[in-house]
Amino acid sequence: MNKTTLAEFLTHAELAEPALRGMITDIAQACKAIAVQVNKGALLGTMGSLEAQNVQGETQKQLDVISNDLFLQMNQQGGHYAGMASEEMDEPYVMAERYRQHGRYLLLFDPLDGSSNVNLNLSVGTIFSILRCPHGISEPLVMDFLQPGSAQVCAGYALYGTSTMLVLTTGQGVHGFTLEHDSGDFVLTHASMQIAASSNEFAINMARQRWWDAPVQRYIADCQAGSEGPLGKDYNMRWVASMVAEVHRILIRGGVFMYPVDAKTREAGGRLRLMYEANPMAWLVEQAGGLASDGQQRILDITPQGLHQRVPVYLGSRDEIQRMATYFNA
Ligand code: AFP
Repeated sequence: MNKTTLAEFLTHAELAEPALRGMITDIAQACKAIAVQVNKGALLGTMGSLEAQNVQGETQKQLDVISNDLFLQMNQQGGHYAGMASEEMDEPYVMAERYRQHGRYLLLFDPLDGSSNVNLNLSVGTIFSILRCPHGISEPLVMDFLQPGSAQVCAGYALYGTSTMLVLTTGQGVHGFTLEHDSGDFVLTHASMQIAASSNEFAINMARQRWWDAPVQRYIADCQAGSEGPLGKDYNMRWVASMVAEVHRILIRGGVFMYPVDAKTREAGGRLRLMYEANPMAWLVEQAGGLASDGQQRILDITPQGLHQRVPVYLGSRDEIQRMATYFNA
């Protein structure tokens, strides 16, 4: 097989920002280091939870903190970033001056998405998003990070599953790389991923059904009605409780993923985080021909109000997301 490594791909790619070469290379290294920690599982005795809670009020897993520290340390050394923000930290990370003084970008990330699955040996991942740092800012504040998803210069995730993969976009389509353990290289295995416009597979946490709003109730009821119902086709369902795994499945074989706001999450605005879950995934999905909405508008057009803001998420196959919009506008 004629293989293209990530390094070769980046060398030949037309990148809007030349610095992306170094930034993506550092992210790949950090994800490889996290993969080692995750793959070793119970051997390292790091499968448990800590007493501590993160800003989301979630009990932190040991691997949440280990992954967070690895991602911070391994990405700051390149000197590309003026600031970083993570699901595991209340405030933006204050970097040592020697690393941030020439930084022109901001890195946002969820170091270990789906971490409640990590001791179940189910797929987990790392999600990342890169923004430009506003001009002249060397000590970015929260407000400097609050840019719409349409301002991203790079977005992606690493999936620690049956194989370790890195999937990313810089605005030139979505490309997937598989880690070749022998060489340590990420090799291009999924070039120009495209999401099927039509699909009959949905992912939603059905256990929350009683709290959903009417449009979601109707759409799921119509899916469940199958070929005898108004949609005239049978639907299947999946739920991995790991957004990275759900989005990866949709990039491979289509489908929709939904995490609506509901009666239990209305005050919080939803469950999933805009800046380091919804925005990067929305850009990947759109770059692969799908759609991503909060039920009212394109996720990438949302003006962020907070670093850990939560939003409703509906993303995936174009025809289904457009259909869902008619339920919201009905
Ligand atoms: P954790 O990272 O805390 O495991 O949460 C995972 C997640 O943010 C997202 O990846 C899943 O799609 C969703 O939460 C799972 O939610 P449920 O707990 O409702 O299944």
